[in-house]
Amino acid sequence: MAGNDVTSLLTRARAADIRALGRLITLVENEPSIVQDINELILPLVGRAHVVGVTGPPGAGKSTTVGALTAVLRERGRTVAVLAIDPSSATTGGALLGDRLRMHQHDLDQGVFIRSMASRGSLGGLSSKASTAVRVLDAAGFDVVILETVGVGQSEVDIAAVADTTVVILVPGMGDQVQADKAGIIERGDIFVVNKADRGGAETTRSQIRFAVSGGAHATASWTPPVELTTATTGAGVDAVVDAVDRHWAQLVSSGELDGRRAARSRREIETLALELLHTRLDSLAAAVAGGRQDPLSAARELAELLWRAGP
Ligand SMILES: Nc1nc2c(ncn2[C@@H]2O[C@H](COP(=O)(O)OP(=O)(O)O)[C@@H](O)[C@H]2O)c(=O)[nH]1
Ligand SMILES: [Mg+2]
Repeated sequence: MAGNDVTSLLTRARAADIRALGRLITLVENEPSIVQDINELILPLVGRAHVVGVTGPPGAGKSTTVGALTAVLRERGRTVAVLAIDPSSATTGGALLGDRLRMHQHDLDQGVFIRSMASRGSLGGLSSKASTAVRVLDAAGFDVVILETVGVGQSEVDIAAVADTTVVILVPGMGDQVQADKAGIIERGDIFVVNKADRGGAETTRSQIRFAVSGGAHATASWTPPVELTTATTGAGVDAVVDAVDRHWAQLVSSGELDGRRAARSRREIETLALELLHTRLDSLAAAVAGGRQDPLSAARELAELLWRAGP
């Protein structure tokens, strides 16, 4: 596909053409050769959206909550794009999410875009595909981009590498697990949600999370991660989650931490890409040495020279 076509898809996507946007995301998913073109093209358009990551264990109610959050955000006049990374299959999870959101009649709403990306069979590069897709949704002009991934800790997509605000969804009874595995769960969340509060034990779990959060990395002088109780199936408590998401954004902007976080993310991304490039070169040098076409010292010099020339 030529660059012109991508440009025209992007122009149409920015004019709320949902089908054009869908095609762009499909290209990101299936055509690695033009991902770089897309990334370059959207560069001036990226950075406006509030990217919200929603993560938590399977079955915690992430998709249901995302549907309910979307409804509240729309009521408040915000446009919303959802990218759900489905760990299990291409069909069921996506369809489920679609069904949930359809309950809120979002399918007739131009201010909402929902897409799932299957992780099965596309392990390699899923993380970079997801982050490019999030950038495309940002460039398309959505106010809020929600990225749903399964977690915590077992995720193939590092949500903190993409999201400005991370919402961790847990359920009653998980308090002990949270306290035992602080690094895995507490360190990741800016906002915690105990969903399925219609079941017993939600208040106890909230107290346990609050206790664990007080020493977590995201608890700073200006931000203590709140712990909200929700029943996503009825929408109870979801308004408070949206309030917390908005407060967190305001705090990120006013404290300058938004720029800091985004710079830190870019730094990690560049580092990963640079190491990939280096390893590719190293692989071909290793093959040359093993094949007797080059001696190890000259190969080492070549690699060192590459780094030297690229140096500051
Ligand atoms: N009782 C109860 N069930 C819920 C609640 N939220 C979600 N569920 C149910 O939990 C199941 C898993 O929800 P889903 O949103 O698919 O979870 P995900 O795997 O985290 O995306 C579904 O059957 C939901 O209807 C809730 O607040 N209360
Ligand atoms: Mg889900």
